[in-house]
Amino acid sequence: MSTQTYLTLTQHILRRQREHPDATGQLSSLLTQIGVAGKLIQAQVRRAGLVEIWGDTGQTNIQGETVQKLDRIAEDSMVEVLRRSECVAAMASEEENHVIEVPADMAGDYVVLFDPLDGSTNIDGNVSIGTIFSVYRRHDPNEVLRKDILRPGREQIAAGYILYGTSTVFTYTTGSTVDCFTLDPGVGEYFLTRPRVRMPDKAKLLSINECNEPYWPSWVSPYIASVKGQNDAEKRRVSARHVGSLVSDFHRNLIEGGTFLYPEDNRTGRGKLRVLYECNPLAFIAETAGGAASTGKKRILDIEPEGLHDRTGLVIGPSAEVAEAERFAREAEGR
Ligand code: P6P
Repeated sequence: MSTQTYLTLTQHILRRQREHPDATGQLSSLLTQIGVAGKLIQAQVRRAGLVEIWGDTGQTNIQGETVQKLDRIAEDSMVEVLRRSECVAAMASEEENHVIEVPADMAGDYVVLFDPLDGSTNIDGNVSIGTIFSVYRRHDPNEVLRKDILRPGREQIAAGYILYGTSTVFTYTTGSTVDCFTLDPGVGEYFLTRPRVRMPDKAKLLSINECNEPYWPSWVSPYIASVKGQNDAEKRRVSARHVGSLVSDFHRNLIEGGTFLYPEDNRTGRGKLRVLYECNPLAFIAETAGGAASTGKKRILDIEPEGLHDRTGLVIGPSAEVAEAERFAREAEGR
């Protein structure tokens, strides 16, 4: 089938815009520009190893993580494209320890929070990685406020990711549907390949780093054992799939039906995954697709962030599976 029969990302975004008579077109332009950033980043990701962009920069980021060369390329691409879009007033990146404000004469109505290259520790091993983004409307047209950035994920206007996998897939939601587009590199356009994605009700896949078991809260091992207990001599009903790249694990689970867990560490009570740049956008997508996302105790989208780099435990997948994990967590707390 020729790509001409598929809706393009821009056509899809504009159709969505026509559903909102009061829309100014800025969000449409912003989402389209994020798609452009994805094209720029994927062009470099696809060349890793051919040109000297493997490895790290020798720098560490605010998270104390080694900055990979592609991290820096992805960060610079997102910042410059968003800055020039004239749709953004401020942005925050997982890689930065401060908010990036756009000069007033170029500022738009939106705030974008992003992880420029999630899973970047996997780059040298050629494992899928991706850019994750979250879009909010600013509160005040004349200044960027703290509450523009530090706000619960339920206020998101849009969220999505660009997955640099076997193909480059742009997935986004504005709250009504979740739609996936595949980049045709020969044409330079994203085409709608999975419209109105729904998360399967049953999780046939389980994604978790089992080597962290000594650090799991007490409810996690019993929950994992109950999931594995679905398999018996007659049939295997659940299988492990975990690549250690959240955006890749999430996308596969969204399409095939799976539950991803990264529980908080029982030694510190802190999670690893970032609320603003990873958990909120994926939680918005999961819920829009009929799934759920929780810390194990509360809805991810209801977290009131206190800092740019707040972290949390995460359980994300089919609603029934997330509810079951929460039941185990409550029982472990004796209530
Ligand atoms: P661990 C990648 O660094 C990341 O932030 C997520 O993409 C991924 O799910 C997680 O960390 C993997 O962490 O501790 O299992 O290596």
